[in-house]
Amino acid sequence: MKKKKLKIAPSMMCVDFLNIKETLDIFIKEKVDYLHIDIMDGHYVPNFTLGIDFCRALSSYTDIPLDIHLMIENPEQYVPQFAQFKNAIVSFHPETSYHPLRTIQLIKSYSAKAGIALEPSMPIQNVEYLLHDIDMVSIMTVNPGYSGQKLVPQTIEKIRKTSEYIFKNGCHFEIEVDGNVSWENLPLMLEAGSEVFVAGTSSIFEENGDLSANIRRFRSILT
Ligand code: S6P
Ligand code: MG
Repeated sequence: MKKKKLKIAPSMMCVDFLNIKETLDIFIKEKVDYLHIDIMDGHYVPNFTLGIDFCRALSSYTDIPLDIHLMIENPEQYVPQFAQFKNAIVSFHPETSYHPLRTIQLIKSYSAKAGIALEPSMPIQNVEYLLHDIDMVSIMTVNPGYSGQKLVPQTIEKIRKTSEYIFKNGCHFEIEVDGNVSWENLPLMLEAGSEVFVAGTSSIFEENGDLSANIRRFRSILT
């Protein structure tokens, strides 16, 4: 099987907002692959985080692809705003949309890539008939809504099943893992078949850590 590029996607809700420019310069220098941006609406998840203006600011500063994770109800309503950014990958949770395939098609009509995000209890089988139409499956390994949570262990098996599905069915989507991608959990997630790793407070943004050194440490585990 062709070896895929393993990618690091820092979680932008974990950055120090008072030092955002310096942080972006580090991401550019260290050549991170995606910027993972969590969008929450206080309904689908009990929290609020980042929004359209934040994406616009990032997009005006760097060409690093925006990995936009919608944790909102009625995602189709906001696709035009989020899918307009250059190099965007827009993912949504299938249970938030009456017609997930239509939402995928809408995202792609803006020339963005489309992804499906699965909260921990959502089986991969539920989206089987979407898997040939998408560019990414984002497997959440914590409940959606917050950074700094603990791994839901059964999600590792879901990564493995998804990876086997790609192998058996010749699909082309990337498998992303999102949630508690810690120094300890990263090798398990890698072994199970993840290809894109959302890096948050349990790795590169750990307290009192050096961001550049941590990104290099993260990469050295991936290679
Ligand atoms: C959670 C969100 C995630 C977090 C990420 C934080 O709702 O989708 O993207 O930002 O999991 O990482 P960590 O290492 O703090 O769990
Ligand atoms: Mg996320």
